[in-house]
Formats: sequence, structure tokens, C-alpha cells
Amino acid sequence: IGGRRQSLIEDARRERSAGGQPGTSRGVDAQVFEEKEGRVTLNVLFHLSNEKNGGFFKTGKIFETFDAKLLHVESRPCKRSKNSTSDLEFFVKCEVHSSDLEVFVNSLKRVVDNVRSIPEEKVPWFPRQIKELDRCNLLITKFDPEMDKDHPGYTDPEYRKRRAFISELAYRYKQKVTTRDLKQRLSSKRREVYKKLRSIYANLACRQFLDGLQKLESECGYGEERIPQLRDISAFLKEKTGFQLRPVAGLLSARDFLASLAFRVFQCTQYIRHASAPMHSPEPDCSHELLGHIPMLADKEFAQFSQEIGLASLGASQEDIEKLSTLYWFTVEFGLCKQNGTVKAYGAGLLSSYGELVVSLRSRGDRRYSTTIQRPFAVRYEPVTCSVDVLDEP
Ligand code: HBI
Ligand code: NLE
Ligand code: FE
Repeated sequence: IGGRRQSLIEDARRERSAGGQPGTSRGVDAQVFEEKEGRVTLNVLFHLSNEKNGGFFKTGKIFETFDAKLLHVESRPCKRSKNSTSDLEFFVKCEVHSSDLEVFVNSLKRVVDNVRSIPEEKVPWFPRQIKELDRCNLLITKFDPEMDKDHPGYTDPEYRKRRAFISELAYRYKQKVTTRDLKQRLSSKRREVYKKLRSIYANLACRQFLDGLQKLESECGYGEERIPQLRDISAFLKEKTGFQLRPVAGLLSARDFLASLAFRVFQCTQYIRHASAPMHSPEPDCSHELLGHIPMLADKEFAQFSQEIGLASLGASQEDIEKLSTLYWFTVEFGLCKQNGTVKAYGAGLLSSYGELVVSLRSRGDRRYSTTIQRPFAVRYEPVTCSVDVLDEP
């Protein structure tokens, strides 16, 4: 009875007992969670390929050789292997002599694939982010028309079918958005924009930007080859700072643009700059939004600052909107800051434009102008005596 439902329940239970993210190894081969009287208990997970004849019996032999006491064994079709139809995934909880542990695990590795651990955690797993509610899916069988003989719908196949359909939809619902439509590769000219900017960020961009960009590269598909989907980036930001993106057709009035910031919504253009001027665009485009703004919006403090400007703008007079607009322009768009004694960029308009970024941070560019001032002497500050020395007096 209740075949499909039973299997949903089993899947959820197993992923839960696996502790970490479903399907990821934690890089430990065998997780020991109990040790007493010279013996350890461990959880091991491995794949058994049916192509390797006798694999099952070989593992049995290893358990026998090491005098392993089996505490629990489960198997299921292997979802992630090449021959998913015939391969099995095994989950074994067992006890071996502490001194044998390493040799035992290494012996297993010789006869079966993908030997992994399942840490048994002391504190039960619980969700820490809203997307982890996708794993809070352990169904119970009570009152289920498929599983409970006393349910009024138990003997009604039509009702049960409809219920099963609806349950399946609910079960498959994911908070975590996983649209990765990255089919289209960028032209070499477009790839150059990412490559060239990326190469100078380490020296010229502020720490918060570099942190954000690195996360976008590892978690969100950022890279020189492709432009990720707005939906994916929005989901990423939502998770980091609560900001989300919505598409916008072009430049908005300052009032409307700032109002969306009040809701932690960033209006994001979708089109890309003209290929004839890849290193500078006078208007926002997706390179500007994605490379300039998004990494900064992944920083909590910066996100808060952006929202504050937005909140201040609501219902403000046109004069105040202009002031806030100017504030936005010289901070969010073109801001520079000093980190560990070095000037770095945090403004999006600088960070998305090779030309702007290099020129704005050209070393001592500011002082060079002062040397062109025409006067018959030069001055030098003498810090010990707090006085100015006048040099080359005629
Ligand atoms: N509209 N779409 C869009 N993107 C911006 O960055 C933007 C805008 N309108 C006004 C604006 N920026 C700034 O000039 C400030 O006035 C907020
Ligand atoms: N000058 C920036 C760039 O080329 O990316 C765009 C600035 C948009 C305000
Ligand atoms: Fe901008």
C-alpha cells in the first residue's frame, strides 16, 4: 500500500539522517560517532555497482574479516550513478575495533565505489535558512488515505489518485529556485569585459565587493562565459541580505528608483551595452548592475544603507529627492573608501567600467594636478613642528 508515498517518506528520512546537504560528502571517509571499550560505531554509505561481479559478497567478506557488528543496513536504487537502473546505494551502521577503523574503510574502498560518511550529529539537524525548509518534508502516515485503513477515502481509488497527485505537487515544491538557463555563451568581446575587470578587482575593489563577487562566482554561476538569470541572482541576494531584483526597462525617475530601495528591491536593467564600447557605458546596463551593484548588495551593512536612502525618499519633496539622488550618486555609484590605508572602490559606476575604475584609482592622480599650479615657490608641510616650509623663494 501507498507505494509512492512510502518512498517519499523514506527519501526524506534518509536525507535527514544524512545530516549534511543531501547528496554531498563531507570529505570524511567514515564518520565515527561513538567509541567505547575499544570499539567504534560508524555510518558508511557506498555504491555497489552490479558490473563488478560479486561486490556484495566481497563487502560481506570485509565485514566478516574485521569482525564488524552490523547495527543497521539499508539499500536503495542509486540515483546518482551512471547505471542508475541497476546500481544500489547502501547505508550501513556498524561497529568495528577502533584500531581497525582505517584499514576497514580502505578495504571497503577497494571493492565498492563512492564510500562516504554520514555524520551522526549530536544536535538534531534544523533549518537555518528558509530554503532549507525544502528538507523539512518528512511525512507521517497517520490520516493518509493511502496508508490509513480507517481513512474514509481509503477504499476510493479516484479520491486517492487525486490526493496523490496533489501531494506529489506539494512534495516537489522547492523554495530554492534552481533555474540555470545558461545556454547562451557570450561573444568573446563580452567575455573580455568580465575578464579584464576581474583582473583588476583584487587591487582596486573594496573587501565587501570582493567577498560578494567570490560568492556569486561559487554559488550563482558568475563567470566570464555566461550571464546568470535575474531570478537566480535575485534568489541569491534574497538569501544574503533580503534584497531582490526586478527587471526594469531603462532609467527611472529618481523618485521611483529610490522608492523601490525602501523595499529592498533593486530595479535591474536586462539589456547589455553596445559591443562597440564594452569598457564604458553612459547608462546602466546588465554588466553595470551585475558587476557593479549586485556584489555590494550582498553585503549586509551596504544593503541596510541602500534601504535607508530608499526609506528617506518616500514622500520627500522634489528638493530632497535631488539631495538623496546626489548622495546615492557619490556613494552607491561612485564611492571610494579607504581600507587598511589604501583607497578602494565601492561605487557601482566605477566597478563596472574598466576606464572609470583605473582612472579613479590611479595613484596620486589628485596630487599631480596640484603640481601644475603656477606659482614661484613650492610648499612642504613639516609635521614635527606643524609648520609649512616655503621652498624655492625667489
Ligand atoms: N534608474 N533604472 C535605473 N537605474 C538606476 O541606477 C537609476 C535610475 N534612475 C535614477 C538613478 N539611478 C540615480 O540617478 C539616482 O537618482 C537614484
Ligand atoms: N559607467 C558605468 C559603466 O560603464 O559600467 C555605468 C554607469 C551607470 C550609472
Ligand atoms: Fe547604477
